[in-house]
Amino acid sequence: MPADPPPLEFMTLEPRGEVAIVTLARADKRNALSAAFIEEIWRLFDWVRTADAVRAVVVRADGPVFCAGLDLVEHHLEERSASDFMHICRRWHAAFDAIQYCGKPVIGALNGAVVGGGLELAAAFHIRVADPTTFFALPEGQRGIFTGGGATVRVARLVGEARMIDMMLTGRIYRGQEAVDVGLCQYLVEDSLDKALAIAAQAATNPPLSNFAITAGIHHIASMPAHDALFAEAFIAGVTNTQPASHERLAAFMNKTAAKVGQ
Ligand code: 1HE
Repeated sequence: MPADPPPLEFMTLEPRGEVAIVTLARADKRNALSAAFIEEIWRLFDWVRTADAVRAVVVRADGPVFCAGLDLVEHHLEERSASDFMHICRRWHAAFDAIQYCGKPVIGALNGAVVGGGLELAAAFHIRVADPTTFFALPEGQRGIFTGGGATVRVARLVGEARMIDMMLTGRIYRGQEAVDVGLCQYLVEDSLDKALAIAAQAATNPPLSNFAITAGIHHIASMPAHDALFAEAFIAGVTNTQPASHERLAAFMNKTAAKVGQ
């Protein structure tokens, strides 16, 4: 039996069937990510990894802003040393890795600003759903700082290095269809929570091992040389495509009791 979820101060957790709804709940500070908030994200998603009852996760936010990134006030007041902040960045990496590699599909229901470290957080989700209020930016350049929560890897992979450099140098904002077109989000809808819940509910019906392979395997493989990637793909397919759940589903296809693609 997995342990109970960890106590939460900056987020809430609501089970909705097999989907866990995680809400960023520091709206008064626009969900700015303090060091303690980052630790809480790590603990929560480490729990999600082992919580068998959770088959998919939706992350949403209270208030008008999804996430304003690094808690700039805390950062300013703490007068951190270079070494202090380097270690803090390593905790951000651990927390967002915990999301990306938790083995369950994590869907972001975005609204308002998704900026700086908020975009780094959203880039760790497997699917991002935007609404008409959502906008994306990397204001690090204008704040005199640099990304430290994984954007050089995750955001650069989503939009490409040239776009990321432009975003950081100029503070360029992406929103609406353009944000979809450049790869910052995959869906643009009126109600991002509604859509994210529908995606999560659908994904939750896949066998857990398949979801683990899809959500973790593809990211791992992306950072491998092609030769090693193909080797890893064969291993993942070997394990996933022979699991009992796939036997049942393939038998249903053969017996014509399974839905056809597109039905
Ligand atoms: C904050 C933060 C924050 C708001 N840290 N407290 N991120 C940024 O550069 C974004 C900074 N924030 C903004 O530009 C705006 O706040 C927003 C566009 C996101 C939202 O504007 P708005 O009008 O809805 O809210 P607000 O009035 O600006 O802020 C409400 C409160 O949230 C206010 O606190 P209050 O005590 O005066 O009420 C703000 O100070 C507080 N707040 N954003 C701390 N970020 C690992 S490296 C990652 C590097 C980065 O993330 S760089 C990007 C940083």
